[in-house]
Amino acid sequence: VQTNSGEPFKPKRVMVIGGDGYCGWATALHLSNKGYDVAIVDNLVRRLFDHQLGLDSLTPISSIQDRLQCWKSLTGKSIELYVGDICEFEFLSETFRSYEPDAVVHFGEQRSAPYSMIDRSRAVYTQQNNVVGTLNVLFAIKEYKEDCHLVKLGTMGEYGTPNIDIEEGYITITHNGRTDTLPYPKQASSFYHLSKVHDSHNIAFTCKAWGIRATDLNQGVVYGVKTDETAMHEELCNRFDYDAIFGTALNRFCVQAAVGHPLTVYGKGGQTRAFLDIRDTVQCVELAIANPANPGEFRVFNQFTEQFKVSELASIVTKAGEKLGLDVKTISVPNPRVELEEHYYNCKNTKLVDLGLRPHFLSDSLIDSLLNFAVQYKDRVDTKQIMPGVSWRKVGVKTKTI
Ligand code: NAD
Ligand code: USQ
Repeated sequence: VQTNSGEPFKPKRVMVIGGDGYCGWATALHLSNKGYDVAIVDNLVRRLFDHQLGLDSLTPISSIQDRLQCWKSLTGKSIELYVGDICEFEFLSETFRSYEPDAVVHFGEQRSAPYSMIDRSRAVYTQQNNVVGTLNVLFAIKEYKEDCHLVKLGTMGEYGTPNIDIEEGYITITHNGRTDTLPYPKQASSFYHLSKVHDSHNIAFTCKAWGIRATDLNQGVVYGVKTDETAMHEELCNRFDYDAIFGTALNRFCVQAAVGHPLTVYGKGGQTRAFLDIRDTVQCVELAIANPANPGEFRVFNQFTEQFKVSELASIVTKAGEKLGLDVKTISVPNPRVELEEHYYNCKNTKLVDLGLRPHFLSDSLIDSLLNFAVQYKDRVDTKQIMPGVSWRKVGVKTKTI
């Protein structure tokens, strides 16, 4: 891979947008540990959502400043911090001019599907924040650092659940005797997931029009908490969401088992999704950065390691809970979402493996350690936050406080 001027492209300086969040924090530390210069850009809005909605991470999390101070004193490595909103172009331009990144990893979006379905104002916020933020990043790259590689977090949910195999970004179709390779059809099922589809279209267009180099990482549902770096000190501990708005399936089930709450399988539980361990999130992003897309290339990787039905995850957690002496029950909760509860699902995920991904598959030992982790913090759990309260069908225009 070469720069636009023909030099070999060796990324060194990485800007991690959303670096105070769940995936971003783990990734920022991992890249710093691997020798990259890292800057975190974050407006800390995720911490504000918790205050506004009365939620909290299972784990106590330190302020971003304390986190970075702790990292520096443990490893001697500095991570720069820019606190601000990427939707404000003036702020983003300043950070670009000051930091001059070779790669931008963009995690900085409102990422909860239920949050985007609370009411009109949260739907609009989600799409504005995500689509405008990404557009600003694209303009900043064009204006200030055209060789910079955009590594953008997308989602497997962009594809929905079609009755055919899901390819990595593109599908070759023969229609009326002519053949073309086209973007894989998108059928997202929340205003959040749709924001990622809109982002993908904007990125693809700017790769063509301006020669931007970009990788869209269509990530599955992430589980787990510890990575080599966040486990180094309690002040580096990552957030762990278990509530019905930000908590994701397997992480929620582990916390539910730990506090004796029945596992909340929505509807029939036959919904199949793609999953990965957070230790693989950091590995995949590192691989994408180390092997950049070419100028003008819009590369799409499906970033997950395994597929599970929600009901399978519930049985895995039930079995693991029994070993620890927990009495784990499952209930079927009327599905608050509009989604198929039984369907075909088969997604390709070879591109990251070809680049060298060595997956951490979901194992008994990981489930045991996640369950033990949840038990360790169980006194912090607010069980009122477990049952879902946001309905896809009842989303309205009035601002809900929840
Ligand atoms: P998170 O909410 O924990 O972190 C997102 C971070 O971005 C937060 O720290 C937030 O303050 C920041 N942010 C949001 N809007 C911003 C803005 N306008 N300017 C600056 N900072 C902003 O989310 P996460 O779980 O770490 O997810 C990170 C990314 O990965 C998201 O784009 C998400 O869609 C994607 N993803 C997450 C999962 C998952 O299971 N967690 C799965 C697939 C894809
Ligand atoms: N589900 C349950 N019970 C629960 C929680 C979820 O049955 O208690 C079901 C949901 O109905 C859904 C599936 O589990 O069918 C996944 O839900 P989730 O909340 O774990 O994940 P999702 O809303 O899809 O969103 C998460 C992240 C998002 C990311 C996405 C990847 O919050 O940022 O984009 O995973 S993916 O699902 O591949 O699109």
